[in-house]
Amino acid sequence: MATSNMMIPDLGGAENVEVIEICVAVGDVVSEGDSIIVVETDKASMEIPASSAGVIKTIVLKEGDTCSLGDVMVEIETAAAPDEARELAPHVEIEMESAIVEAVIPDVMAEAVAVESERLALVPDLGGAADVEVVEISVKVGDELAEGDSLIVLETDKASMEIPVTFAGTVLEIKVAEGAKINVGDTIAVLTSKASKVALETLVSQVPQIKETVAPSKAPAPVNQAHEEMEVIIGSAAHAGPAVRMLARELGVELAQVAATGPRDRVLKEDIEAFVKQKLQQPASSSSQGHGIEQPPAIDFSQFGAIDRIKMSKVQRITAQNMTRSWLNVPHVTQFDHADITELEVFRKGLKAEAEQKGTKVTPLPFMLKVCALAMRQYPQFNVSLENDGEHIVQKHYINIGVAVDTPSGLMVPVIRDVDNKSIWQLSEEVIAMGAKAKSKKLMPVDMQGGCFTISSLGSIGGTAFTPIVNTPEVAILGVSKAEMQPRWNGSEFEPRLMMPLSLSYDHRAVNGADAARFTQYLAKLLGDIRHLVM
Ligand code: CAO
Repeated sequence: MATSNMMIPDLGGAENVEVIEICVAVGDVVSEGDSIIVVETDKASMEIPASSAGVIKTIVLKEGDTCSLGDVMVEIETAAAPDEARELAPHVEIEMESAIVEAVIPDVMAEAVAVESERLALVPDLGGAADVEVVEISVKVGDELAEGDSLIVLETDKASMEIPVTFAGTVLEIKVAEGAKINVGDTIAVLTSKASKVALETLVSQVPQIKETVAPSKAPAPVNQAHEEMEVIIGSAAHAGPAVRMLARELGVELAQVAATGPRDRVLKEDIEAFVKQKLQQPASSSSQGHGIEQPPAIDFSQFGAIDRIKMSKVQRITAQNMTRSWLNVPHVTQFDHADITELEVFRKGLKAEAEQKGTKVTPLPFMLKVCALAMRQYPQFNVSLENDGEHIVQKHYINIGVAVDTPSGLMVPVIRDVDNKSIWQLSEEVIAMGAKAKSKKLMPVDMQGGCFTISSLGSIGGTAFTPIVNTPEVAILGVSKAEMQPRWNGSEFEPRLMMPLSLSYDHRAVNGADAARFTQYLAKLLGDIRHLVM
């Protein structure tokens, strides 16, 4: 074996060109012509190929370095003297000229099977993390590992991760210790590789056939096949030509994510196009999956017991879409408060007879509508919508409030218009009418459009508080829970008071926390003494 420096060739006169990519890792077996690095001048990017076959021992340059003719790129170990064939065996380069194949393969392969083939298990791409601490060594020398077995455990400030071995083999030597800091490309362990051995054995068995079929200049098919089997896949270095790399950069595509269909796993222009097309075809609007977030795995629940699979109603599907879109787009905060509605309830109950006369019923909800309308006048930042350009806010001067209604077909939100201009009687009638329409599926699309704010009242059911989801493009929603008697300190003693829990969720891009606290305090003030409603 001989170690030599592989240098930067003549770059057409260009000097101090930037290294934009290192295509190999230490331990990689490269053939003559394989890309070692990619450099970029102000005119083009170009791959610098290996001038000979061998095993990468050291990488001298790194991304961001500048280099010129004669600079050392890598140190490479190459096969040299025939008596060093034993050493060459583990790293034998299959895709070599046929003459070499004929001359070397029989002996080398025989040796390769006799001496076990060694492979290095390297640290893969750690998502950009550097100097990551080894917190556990999961193997010991002599362990027989299957592909995917954990070698070591690393810990970053965000997570701990197991690093699996990418091929089966027996651990010969462990190159890292607990507490060590490691980086992509570092050697974790040296293993004997069963896969390589099998491949080599296969290859040896094919030697006579290879000898017969070898063409004057190219290695035959069985050789390539064996090469595939024994290829050491290290890291995620993708192989691609400069034009393809440039296209990938322009489109923001990470080459490592693209399925390569070119010869020797090279990424082609068509592969990039197919990748982009596939990404574009992914249902961006799709409702319940969002923003590239991976969906939970599909599970066959029937394996655990009896199930029914029921199609969601259209309302349920649309609600799911709207909720997901809002949840993923809106930075939500929920402000909690209580309103003392003791006096309001006395007043409301006193309206019972009059309400019956009018053929209606007054619940706390019309009062909630009214106080919210007044609060939206007082704090107009709650009556806005954000434009998608991220630069404009639409301030509304009308006050329409949606009321969430639970129906057998799903949640519906009819909108009560011009709430600020309507009396409690009018609002009561409209809430009852809209609720009935919703439950009998008589709501028209126009009945559910144009809302500025939403109230979701669970007061008739129970609960102490909840975090409603903003009904975009509105910027706030008030959740109302069940009013209950609570002991309140009046300055000298505890008094039983009827307290209504308020949960105001808001879009923090449009509303700040202090205003949200003022808004709910204002609601509590109006509800606590409804004489304020006429002020
Ligand atoms: N605290 C205590 N009691 C409350 C209350 C509260 N916050 N809100 C309502 N109640 C009481 C009412 O006063 C009424 O009792 P009385 O008959 O003794 O006065 C009882 O609960 C039932 O009220 P209601 O549900 O008939 O009327 P509403 O005005 O509160 O609600 C509507 C109207 C359309 C929202 C309703 O028909 C409905 O669908 N309610 C179900 C709750 C719901 O679906 N909410 C949407 C949640 S989705 O996120």
